[in-house]
Amino acid sequence: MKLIIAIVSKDDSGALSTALTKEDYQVTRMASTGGFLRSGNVTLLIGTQSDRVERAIEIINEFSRRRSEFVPGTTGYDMGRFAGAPLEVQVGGATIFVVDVEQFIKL
Ligand code: 2BA
Repeated sequence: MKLIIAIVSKDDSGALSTALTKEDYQVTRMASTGGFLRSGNVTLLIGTQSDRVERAIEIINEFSRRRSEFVPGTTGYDMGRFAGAPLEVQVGGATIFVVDVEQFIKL
């Protein structure tokens, strides 16, 4: 048995959990915070049989692929902020650890 630990963006985590659950993976979602950006992300714990790890990673990739999005830019101004040119930002992506499970116990 393996434990997949996947750190994903908060925005992707809902659809990703739903997709994993639909394919009969058991998932625990934990709110987490990246040490560098100090912004919220979500850590998923997925315990599964070794032969199902590859499919889980495919689903994670499908729902949290790193991609570019445009967000409205802002321009500073003494009295407030104006909408500026849209900014391209990178969103999504996943950091995945797959570890061996020595024991799996449910009481
Ligand atoms: P990523 O490398 O895609 O990492 C996204 C989040 O995944 C990280 O959030 C952290 O929560 C987790 N993570 C990544 N690698 C990990 C590891 N080896 N062990 C445990 N958790 C891990 P943040 O720490 O907030 O980092 C956000 C993004 O900032 C990173 O994206 C990376 O592009 C950049 N970054 C992180 N540390 C950096 C550093 N020391 N110098 C420059 N850029 C850094």
